[in-house]
Amino acid sequence: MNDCLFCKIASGQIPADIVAENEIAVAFRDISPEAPSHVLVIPREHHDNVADLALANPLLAGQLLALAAEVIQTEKLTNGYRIVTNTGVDGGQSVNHLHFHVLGGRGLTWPPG
Ligand code: DGP
Repeated sequence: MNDCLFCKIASGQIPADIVAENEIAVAFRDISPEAPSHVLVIPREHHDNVADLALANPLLAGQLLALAAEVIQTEKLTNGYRIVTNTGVDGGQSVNHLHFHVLGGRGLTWPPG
């Protein structure tokens, strides 16, 4: 998508602090971290949200989680972590390119706001 921020990060047009990547996905640090470790995992292919992705390409959905698992290891989140994907207006999504937030490095409260 021409105007999508995360498509531009995935293609290297906009720089990001990349922590892991492969042919199909990129993991990079969130610009405004909410935890000591806050990494976003995105597919290179554009999908608006996780439901769209799961219906269009369920294999890719699993591959994204595999990259998230790599991040969990390299960030040494041995004490636990949270994977979140905010979706739509009610979900608080601000970038309409599917991303998994991988958060860890501190105790995370529940329920979310
Ligand atoms: P959400 O609000 O769930 O759609 O999450 C979007 C996240 O993207 C938010 O935590 C901030 C992050 N973000 C927005 N713009 C940029 C950017 O240009 N670079 C990076 N690394 N992160 C960004």
